[in-house]
Amino acid sequence: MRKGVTTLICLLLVSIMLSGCVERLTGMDEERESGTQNVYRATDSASSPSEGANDTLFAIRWNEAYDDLYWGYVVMKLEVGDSVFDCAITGGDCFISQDGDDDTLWQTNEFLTIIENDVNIVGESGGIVNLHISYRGNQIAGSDSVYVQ
Ligand SMILES: [Ca+2]
Ligand SMILES: [Ca+2]
Repeated sequence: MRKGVTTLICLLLVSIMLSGCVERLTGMDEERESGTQNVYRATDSASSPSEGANDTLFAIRWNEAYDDLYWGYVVMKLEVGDSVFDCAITGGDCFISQDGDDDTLWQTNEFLTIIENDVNIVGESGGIVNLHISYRGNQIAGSDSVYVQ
């Protein structure tokens, strides 16, 4: 009889633990949904890069845009060779220049320009810049890389 009770308690504990897991999994799903369906496209800018540290590198616009994104949840990193650079609207290694009317949002109709911020990211010989852009921890679909020349 006591064994039966112990088994019952064990089963209860296991099911409580499992439901915790399921909740956690559901939470992850919600997080994924709180990403964005937007798709961006990066294109080389008209100007040529130099050995200087304030070049305009490339532009980003939306191919498909359904929502404005809060910059606070956007992470943009550039990868050149083994080096990784952080871009920010307030200026990190690279500065994200916006042409929209609301600086807190990456707006659906917005045209962005990525500019070196006192860091020489691409030299005069040009090169491939790999892009990693995420929103609320989820990768945003779009160009994997852009050739800056
Ligand atoms: Ca904006
Ligand atoms: Ca440069």
